[in-house]
Amino acid sequence: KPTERVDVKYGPITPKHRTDADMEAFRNYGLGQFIHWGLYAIPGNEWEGVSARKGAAASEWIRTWKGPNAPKDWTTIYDNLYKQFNPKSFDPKAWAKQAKDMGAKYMIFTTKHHDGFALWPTKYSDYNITKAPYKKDIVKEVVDAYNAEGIDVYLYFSVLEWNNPDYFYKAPQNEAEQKKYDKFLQYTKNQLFELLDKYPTIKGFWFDGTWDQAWIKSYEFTYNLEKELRAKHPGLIIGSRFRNDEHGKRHFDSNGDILGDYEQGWERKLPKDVSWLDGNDWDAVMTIPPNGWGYMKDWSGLYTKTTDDILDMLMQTVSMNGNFVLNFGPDGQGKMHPGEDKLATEIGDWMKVNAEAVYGVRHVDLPTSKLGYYTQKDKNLYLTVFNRPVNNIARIAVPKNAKEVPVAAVLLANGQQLEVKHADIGLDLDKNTYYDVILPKDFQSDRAFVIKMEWGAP
Ligand code: JFZ
Repeated sequence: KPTERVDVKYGPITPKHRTDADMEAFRNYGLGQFIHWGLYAIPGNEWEGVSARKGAAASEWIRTWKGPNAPKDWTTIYDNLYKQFNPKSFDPKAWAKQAKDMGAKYMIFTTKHHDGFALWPTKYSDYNITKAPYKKDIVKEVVDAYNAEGIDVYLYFSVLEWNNPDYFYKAPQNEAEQKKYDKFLQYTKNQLFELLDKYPTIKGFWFDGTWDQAWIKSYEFTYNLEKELRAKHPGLIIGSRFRNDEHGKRHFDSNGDILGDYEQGWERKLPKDVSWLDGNDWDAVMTIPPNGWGYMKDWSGLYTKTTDDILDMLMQTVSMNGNFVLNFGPDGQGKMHPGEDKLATEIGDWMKVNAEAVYGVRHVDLPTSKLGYYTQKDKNLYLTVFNRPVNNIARIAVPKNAKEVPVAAVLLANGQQLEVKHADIGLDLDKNTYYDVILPKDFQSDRAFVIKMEWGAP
C-alpha cells in the first residue's frame, strides 16, 4: 500500500466491506463450482487423438496457442466448430444435482469465453448458440437448473474477443480506431444488460479478459458501466477483475483500495496467510489439471488434483474467509470428465459429514495449527485435521489470558465426545497456553476429519 494517498477519481464504487444480504450470502458460500464450456470442448485439447500441447496447457486457449500439430487453417476450422455444437448428453439438471450433492452453494458459468461464442441467444452478435445445431439457450437452461437446486449463479463474461474486428488490444491510436472501439464498448455494454434482462436471478458477474490496454484506457467508460450495472441490478456482485483506475491500476486502485466487491486474483493459487487479503472478500478458483479450464480428453501424463488436495485447499481457503471454487470442463456432448465425476462424489461424501466446518464460517485468530485449519461459527470452533498426531493428542494453542478456551469437543465423523484437558506446558508460556483434545485410538479415518469444539470460560 502506498503511504501517501493519490488522487483517484475512478476508484471503488462500493465499500470495501459490503454488509447487505447478497454480500453476506457470498461470504457464507464456502464451496462453489466453476464450469468452462464452449467450442473448445469439442477438440478437448487434442488434434485427432494427439495431445495438442503437453504440460500446463489451457485447453480453452487452443484457438490461439495451436501447438505444433495444428492444421494450417486451424483458426478458420475453430471458428466453424459451432456448426458441430450439438451436445446430445447435455443435462443441466444432472449438472445441478451433481453440484448440489458435491456441496456447492454457487456456480460460475462461462456465457462467452475469449473465442467470443455466446452460449445465449444474444441480439448483438450472430456468433451465438442459435446458429449452432443445438439452438437452445444454454445459459437459461443452466441458470434455471441450478436455481431450482437452490444454487446461486454468477456469469463468467470475457470482455476480450479474439475474432471480433472491433476489438482492440492496444489503445486506439486515432479517431477512426477510437470510433471502432467505442462500438465494441457499446456492444459489451449491450450484452451485459441483455444478460441482466434475460437472467434476473443471477447474483453477479465474474469478469475476465480485461487486461488489454484499450480496456484499461477506457476507465471512464468502465467506471460508469459498473455504476449502471449496479443501478439496474441492486445487490449485484462484481469482482476486482472488471476494471482499473485512471492510473491503470487493476484489481486495486492507486491507493491499494479494492475495485469491486471481492478480490478476484486468486486463480490456481492461494494466499499464504490471512494478512495477504487485507480484510477483503475473495474467492479462489481452481482447476483439477494444472491449467486446463476447458475439457481435456486425456488426463494421463498430467498431475490431476486428488480429493485430498481439493479438501485441503478448500479448508485453507475458508479458514481465511474465502470461497473455494472448483472448475469442471464438460466435453463437447455435455458430459463431465469421469475424473470430475469421481471428485464430485468424493467431495460430496466428505461434505455431507463435515459441511458445518465449511459453510458460513470465519477466520479464527489463533496461532496456526500444524494439524490443519481452524474455522469458526458462533460459539463453535472447528479444527479440520489433515495431519493426525501419532500420539493422538490434538494440541490447541490458546493465547495466555484468553477469556474463552476449548471446553468440550466432538468428532463430526461419528458424534463421539472427546476428552479435553488443559496442558500446563511451557513451550511459550509468556504468550500461550495449551488444550489437549484426545483422539480415540480406534477412530479410523482415511481422509481429513473435523474436531468441533465448544468454546467457553476456562
Ligand atoms: C483467464 C482465462 O484466460 C482462462 O482461460 C480461464 O477462463 C481463467 C479462469 O481466466 O485466465 C487467467 C486470468 C488471470 C490470471 C491468470 C489466468 N491472473 O490474473 O493471474
